[in-house]
Amino acid sequence: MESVSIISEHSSDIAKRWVQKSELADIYDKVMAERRLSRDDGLRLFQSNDLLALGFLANLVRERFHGEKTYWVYNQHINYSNVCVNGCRFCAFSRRQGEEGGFVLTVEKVVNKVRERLDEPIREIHVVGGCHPDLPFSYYLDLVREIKKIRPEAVVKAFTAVEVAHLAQNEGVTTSEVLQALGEAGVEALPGGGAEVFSNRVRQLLCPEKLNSDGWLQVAKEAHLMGMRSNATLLYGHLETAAERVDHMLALREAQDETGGFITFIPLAFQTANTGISGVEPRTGFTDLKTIAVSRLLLDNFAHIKAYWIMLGVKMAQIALHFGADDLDGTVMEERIGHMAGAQSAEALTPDELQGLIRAAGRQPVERDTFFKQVVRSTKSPSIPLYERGKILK
Ligand code: V47
Ligand code: SF4
Repeated sequence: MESVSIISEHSSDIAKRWVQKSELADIYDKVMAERRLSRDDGLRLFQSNDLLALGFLANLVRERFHGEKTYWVYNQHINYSNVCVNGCRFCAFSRRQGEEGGFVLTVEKVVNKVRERLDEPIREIHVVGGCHPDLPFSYYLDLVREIKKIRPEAVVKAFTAVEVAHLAQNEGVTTSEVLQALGEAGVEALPGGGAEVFSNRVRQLLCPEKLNSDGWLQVAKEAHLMGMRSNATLLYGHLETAAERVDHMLALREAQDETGGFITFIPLAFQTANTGISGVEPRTGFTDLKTIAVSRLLLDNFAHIKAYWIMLGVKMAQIALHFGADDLDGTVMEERIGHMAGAQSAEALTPDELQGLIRAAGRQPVERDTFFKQVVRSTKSPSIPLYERGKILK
């Protein structure tokens, strides 16, 4: 064991000297001094092809925050409907109302999906769908209340800012009123979807019907101000430029300075198949790792960066754990958004598989809930987490 640590110390010295001599040396000095990186730094990081230097820098910050700890969550994804009025060109999941392949699950069907897995110690239920033209607001409230009734120990993380704004518009009420009602029904956090990339240029090309970037940020901030936490995403690897990725991250950093309510940042790797832009140049491994690493470096006020294995593929997600990411997301169970767009990953991973991937990357797996509180299970009764008995490790 001793020789391993001597070797890794030695190799980290070599890496440090390498970075100090590289084109990123001044950024290394800033990272070491814990100084905030600028827009120009972000652009230079994306321009650099010194991937190992970039990874070294991002890893410094990742380990400063979390050491070897790498998080995963026992979760279940449920898509209640794919019927959507927005028709985003990058989306293979949605259908217009009446179009073949469109679906809406009844509340009972959703509840059955939850009930089928009651013997598993699930900590988070992630619920999202399209912007349905006329599902009544009572459907959403019933959905959450019924899930919470049969699975009270799980956090319901449901409805993106885009869905919240759509519901407000349909009901003729404010987004705050929608958030309030959802919160009372049992929603504790919002997933980070719908942010796409904040560039008006790209949104005009890909999702002109969708809630705009100011609207998305506004709903997230409103949720935070009423005590609800949320995630933030960036959809990358399509028509956006590196500068638009940087600007997206900086807008999130500014919002986080205001509210502190974002839990985690999730770069979503674009899956091309069956979309309206399936001809775009496919993402490369460099784009994936650079986007993870730059986000870790620019988003100094975000505690967590997620390597979402569904979109990245498990191998790239595992490597990302050394390029700034500290979280793999979770078991997921059933995934449609990425898979309808051709994602080649599995639709579910077991806790053993997730922990095995993390250990094989030389990291320490930590089971978490939505808010990154550690879940500790009793070895005698693995299905009853100590978390439920109030023993939460900070
Ligand atoms: O908003 C749509 C994106 C998002 C494609 O908060 C696509 O913990 C890739 O936000 N290729 C939904 N991405 C997924 C999402 C998410 C996933 C996991 C965890 C969390 C969280 C949030 O998926 C959409 C959109 O940005 N998306 N089409 C596509 N072809
Ligand atoms: Fe609708 Fe969301 Fe798909 Fe856009 S990404 S079409 S809002 S389901």
